[in-house]
Amino acid sequence: MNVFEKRLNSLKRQQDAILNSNNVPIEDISGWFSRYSNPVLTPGHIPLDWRYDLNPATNPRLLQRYGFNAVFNSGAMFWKGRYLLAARVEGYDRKSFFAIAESPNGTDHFRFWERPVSIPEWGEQTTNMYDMRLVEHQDGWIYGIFCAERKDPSAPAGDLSSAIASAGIARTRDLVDWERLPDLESRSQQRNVVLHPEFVDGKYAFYTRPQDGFIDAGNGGGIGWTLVDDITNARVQKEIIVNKRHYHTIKELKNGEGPAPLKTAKGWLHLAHGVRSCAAGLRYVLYLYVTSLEEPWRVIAEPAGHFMAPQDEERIGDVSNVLFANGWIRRDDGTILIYYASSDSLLHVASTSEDILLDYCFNTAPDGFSSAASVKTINNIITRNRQM
Ligand code: M1P
Repeated sequence: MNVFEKRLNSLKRQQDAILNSNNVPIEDISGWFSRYSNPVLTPGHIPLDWRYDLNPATNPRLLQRYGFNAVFNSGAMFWKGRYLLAARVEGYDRKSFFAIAESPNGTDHFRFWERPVSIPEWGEQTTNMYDMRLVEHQDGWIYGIFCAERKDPSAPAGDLSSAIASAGIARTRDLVDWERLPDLESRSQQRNVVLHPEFVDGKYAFYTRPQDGFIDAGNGGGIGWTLVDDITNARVQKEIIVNKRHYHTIKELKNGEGPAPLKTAKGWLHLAHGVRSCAAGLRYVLYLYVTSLEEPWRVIAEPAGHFMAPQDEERIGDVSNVLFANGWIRRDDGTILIYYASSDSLLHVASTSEDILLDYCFNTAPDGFSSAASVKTINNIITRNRQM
């Protein structure tokens, strides 16, 4: 066997082991969810023919021709009986793009479709695109809303880091052919923009995240809400803050909507990320809140603190101490699969249910914004237990 054949056999064996591994749920001590034992998507899931020239005549050493660094923040949907993820795939060249992966059960055996997604350009070329939120809208289209990043044209000479984030909008009927619409026009930079799945007062509704700079939310007060008449020419006119940032909370620095909210009998169920600053840098955790069915911009329940935080190996990666989620799927039986990424590197799944999440949201105390209030919450629990 020559070098090429040996390496090919070994690469295939390694990949088969990854693709065919089974995932097992492990219940969290909170009872709120179960994490699955293995990540659902990793660079090891990327098809070999995306990475290697498989022709022994032109690549006798079977060297890698394009390297993949991370597979993470993924949009998700259950579509035509299939669990689909629109993953953020990042190459060694730092560029992100989207690729659809499919699984028969939503928790393991994910396989990428033949080719990554080609999103057409709009306006000035998008340098980097990432974090797609997939939404099946009431209008019949499947939308992918994502961050479109370009170099800041007003950056002083020599500043090669300043960038502008805006919300890219693309739509499709089959997740293969995409139509790019104009980016969401906004006075501020925007990231983590999400399309609400239903019309509100006959208009498209977006969750926004106004931010002063590319990284800093600055005066952007939190997760916003805006109504748009025409999605083919979407503009933020009036923007209100739905879910505010607050001093000394898990979201004091930044927050952002996760996937599109799920409609339940008790309200719209939202998954979001909150960011705080500490000596170790930024810490990203996941939290939940519920808004009114009639007024999706009005919060009616929000437990204090995080729902999920990075733990063990999840804490380490390209951007450590980060959990981020932009995709979830609800099955007909009420099971909810949360696709969350660890430290901008790997994609995982956790399972829970609509009943558990609503119980959690409505029966966990909200943040009292002080140590004394937290002690009061604990004492209330103790008192109720003593009265049993
Ligand atoms: O690196 C952590 C996350 O940072 C950004 O999120 P936010 O805009 O809320 O800070 C995004 O770039 C996200 O992709 C990334 O996971």
